[in-house]
Amino acid sequence: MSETHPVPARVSEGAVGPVKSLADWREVRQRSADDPDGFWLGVTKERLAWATEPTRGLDGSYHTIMDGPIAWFADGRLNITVSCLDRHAASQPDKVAILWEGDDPSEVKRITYRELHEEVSRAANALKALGLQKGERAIIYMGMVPEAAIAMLACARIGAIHSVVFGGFSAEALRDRVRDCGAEIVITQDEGLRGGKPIPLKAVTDQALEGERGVKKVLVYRRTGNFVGWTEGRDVWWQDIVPAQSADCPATIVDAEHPLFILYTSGSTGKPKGVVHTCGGYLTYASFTHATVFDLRPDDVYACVADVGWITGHSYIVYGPLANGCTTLMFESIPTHPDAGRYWDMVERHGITIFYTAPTAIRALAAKGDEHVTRYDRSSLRVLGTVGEPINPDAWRWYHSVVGEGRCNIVDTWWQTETGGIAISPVAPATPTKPGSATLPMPGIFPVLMDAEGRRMQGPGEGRLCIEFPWPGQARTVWGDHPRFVATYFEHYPGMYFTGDGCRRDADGYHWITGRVDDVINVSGHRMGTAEFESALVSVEAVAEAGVVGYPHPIKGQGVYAYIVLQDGYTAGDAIEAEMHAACRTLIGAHAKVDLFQFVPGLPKTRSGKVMRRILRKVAEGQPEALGDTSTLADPSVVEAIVAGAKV
Ligand code: 7RM
Repeated sequence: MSETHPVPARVSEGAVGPVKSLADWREVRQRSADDPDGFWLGVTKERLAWATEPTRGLDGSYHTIMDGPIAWFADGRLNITVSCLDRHAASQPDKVAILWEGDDPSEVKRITYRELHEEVSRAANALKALGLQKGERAIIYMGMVPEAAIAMLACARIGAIHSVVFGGFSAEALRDRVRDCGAEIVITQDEGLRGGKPIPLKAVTDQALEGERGVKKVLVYRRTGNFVGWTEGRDVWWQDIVPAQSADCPATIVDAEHPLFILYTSGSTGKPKGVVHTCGGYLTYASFTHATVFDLRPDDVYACVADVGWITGHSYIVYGPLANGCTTLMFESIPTHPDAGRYWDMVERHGITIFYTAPTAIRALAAKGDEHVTRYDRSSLRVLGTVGEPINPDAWRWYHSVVGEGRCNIVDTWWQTETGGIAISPVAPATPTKPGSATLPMPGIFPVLMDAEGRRMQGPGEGRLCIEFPWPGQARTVWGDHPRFVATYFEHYPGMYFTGDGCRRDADGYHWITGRVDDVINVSGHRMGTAEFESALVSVEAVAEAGVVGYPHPIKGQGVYAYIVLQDGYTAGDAIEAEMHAACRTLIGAHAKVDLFQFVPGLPKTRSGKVMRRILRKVAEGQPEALGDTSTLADPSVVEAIVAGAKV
C-alpha cells in the first residue's frame, strides 16, 4: 500500500495556519515534545482571551491520576464565551458566526457575531432567571437549531455545566443522563425536524421526567409549533422568556479547570460514562486543532455536518470554530433530503470551502451515483474532512476524486470523545495522504503502540493505540466516578492513556486505525456498547441471554449482530424480533438497531462461564474457519450450531 497523494497546490499555497508545511509540522512537534508546558502556554495565550493568564502548564501525570485529575493552566481564569463571542463581536461584528440551513433548503438563517453575542447573553440571563447557577448542570436535548449552540454557550456564560443528549436517544436514556449528572434544568424544543419528519423531543422529555423531582424547569424552544404537553410551573417557552431579557450578561469568570460540559459516551459496560471536559484546556485544544488541521483562513465558509449531540458537534461546529471567529454551518437535515445532492447543493449555494462529514455518509452518497455530486459547482472546496470511523480506501478515493476533483486535501481525522479534539490527522496544507490512513499525530500528541504482552512497539507494526503524554484537550474524569475513569483508560498500560483502538503503523510512521479492540461498536459513526444492546435485549421476557457483536457492513461500517438464546417455552420468530427491536429503541434510542438476529441454543462459554466473544465475532465476520482455540469451551456443540445457523 504505497498509494500516496501529494498535497494539491491549491491547498498548500497561501497557508495561514499554525502548521503550513511538513517542515513546520516537524518543527512544531519538536517544540511540543521538548517543552510541553511552554508550548501549550504559548498556544493558549495566543489563541484565547484569558481574564487572568495562566503561568502553569500541566499539573499531575498519568502516574498520579488515581489521586485526582490532571490540570492544565491551573492558575488561569477565563470565561470561554469571551473567546468565542465578545472579542469577535467587537472586532468583526457583522461577520456571520452561524450559518444555519434548516430541514427545508429554503430555510436559511445568518447569525452574525454581534447577534450571537446578544442572543447568548439573553439566553444566559434567562437561565439565571430560571434559577440555574454556576456549577449546576443543564441537559440540552435538541435538534440542530441555532438555539442548541446558543443554549450551550449560555450555560458556559454563567459557569453552568451542559450535557447535550443526542436527539435520537430514548426517554429511558435521557432519564439516565438527567439522573447521573443531577440536572436542574432541561432545555429542549417542541419537535425536531429531519428529512421532513418531526422528532417528538418535548414528548420524550416529558416521559423521561415523569416522577423526576430534581429537574425544576424545562425550557422549550418552539420549532415546529405543533401541540405539545405542558406542565405548568415547570415548563417555559424559550420565546416567552429569552427575547425579554437584557442583551448584556457579564461573563462569569471561572478557573481554567472548571467543567465546561459532560458528554455521555458508550464503553464496554452497559452504563454510559459522563466524560468531563474543562474550560481552559478544552477550548485551547479545540481552537488549535481546528485552525491547524483545516488551515482555517479568514474568509473560509466552514461546514461540519455532524450533530451537536456528539463530540464532533461540540468541538468542530460550536467551540473550535467560534473560538476561531469563523463562519460555521449548522445543518438541521439529513444528507438525502430532499435528495442525495443536498450536501453539494449547500456547497454551491454557500460557497463552502471546508466540508467535514463521516465515512458512513460518504459511502451512502457514493452508492447513489456521481450525478448527484457533479451537477453542483464544488470549486469553492479546499479541504474535505472525515471522522467517526475508519474510512475504506474506495470511499476515500470517491471523496477525493469525485467530490473534490483532486483539488482538495482529505483530512481523515482520528479522535474520540475523550481526546476532546483531533489527535491523529493530516494537516491540510502539509501532509501527503494515503487512502484509509489517519496519517500523523498532532503536535503534543505522542502515540505509542503496545503489543499483546504489553510491550512498547518500535517501528512498523500493529498493536493497541495508547498516547503517552497528557495534552490540554483530554477528558479529565468521568462525572461522579473518577475510579472508573482511571480503570477504563489508565490501568491497562501504566503511564499511558489507552484509547480502546487498534492501530497499524507503517514504515513512514503513518497510522492506520483498525477499529475498536474493546466491546464498543461503531455503527454509522455512532459509538455504542455491545453491553447496552445486550441489556436491552434481555429485558424482553422471552430472551434468556444475548450476545452482541459488530460485523462489517458496506454502508454503516459496522452492523449489529445479535445472538439470542430464548427462555424455555418460547419459539423464535418475527413477533419476538419485533419485541427485541422495540426494546432497543425504547431503552437506547432510534439509532440503536440490530441488523441481524440469530437464535442459538446457547452462547459459547468457557468452563468458568465467560462468554467467548471472539467466537461470536468471527462467525459474524463470516470467518467460522478462524475460530482459533476452542478447547476451553464448556459445550462445543453450541459452536457447531452457531456456525451452522450463521446469518452471514
Ligand atoms: C470523534 C468521534 C471514537 C471512536 C474511536 C475510533 C473511531 C473516530 C476515526 C475513527 C478510524 C477515524 N468520537 N474513530 N475517528 N476510526 N478513523 N478517523 O468519533 O467518541 O464518538 O468515537 O471512533 O474507534 O475510538 S467518538
